[in-house]
Amino acid sequence: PNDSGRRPRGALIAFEGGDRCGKTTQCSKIVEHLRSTGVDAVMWRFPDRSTSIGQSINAYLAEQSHMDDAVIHMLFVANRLEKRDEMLRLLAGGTTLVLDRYSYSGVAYTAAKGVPYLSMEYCKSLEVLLPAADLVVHMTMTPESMAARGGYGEERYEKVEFQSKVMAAFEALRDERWAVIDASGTIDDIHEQVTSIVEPVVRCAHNGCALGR
Ligand code: DGP
Ligand code: NA
Ligand code: NA
Repeated sequence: PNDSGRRPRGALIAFEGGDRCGKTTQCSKIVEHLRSTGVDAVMWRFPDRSTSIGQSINAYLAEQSHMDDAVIHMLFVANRLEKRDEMLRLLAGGTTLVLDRYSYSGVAYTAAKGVPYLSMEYCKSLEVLLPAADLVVHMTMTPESMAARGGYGEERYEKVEFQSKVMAAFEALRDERWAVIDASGTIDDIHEQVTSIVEPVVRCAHNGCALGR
């Protein structure tokens, strides 16, 4: 415990947004920056394609397999849950976790399908066993400009019409823990904005502020 009697912990920071908007680049850059200032930080990606559940998800995203919308959603949820204990252990031990997608992608992408029994509220309810992020960095870009980026269209959800629905779903999820960043700028400009948003959240966690949920 520190002077205020609160235990320092790592921050849980999720980067969210449509496909090909630059989340992975920004996650790597902020982790590198935090480490250079002495912060213990690691980057994870969801889905984690390395586990056996993750391999099923990968085949689905690559359109090598077909699955019922509810079934694939449960696999995405399970893929996050299989990392839960390690997440909580790292955070409690003071490590800041920077996530390239998390629960919010889960809710937004599945809700965007418009399947009546996979509503936003229902999808949210499946995430409650996971810690809420201290900060969600929402990188936004028009679906048309995402589509113009290299590699776009290779995976299942990379279609302009679907990405517009995902964008609307993310907008509906926003609350006071979200920061919205225009992802159409340069890598360095975006990194500067991300740094100014992330650093205070990391400090707050190190001072022991409460973890969401
Ligand atoms: P990438 O971030 O490039 O590894 O792509 C992962 C894809 O999977 C991306 O299109 C978002 C999507 N996705 C992530 N989590 C979930 C989820 O829980 N449910 C659904 N339906 N899609 C998800
Ligand atoms: Na993708
Ligand atoms: Na990515």
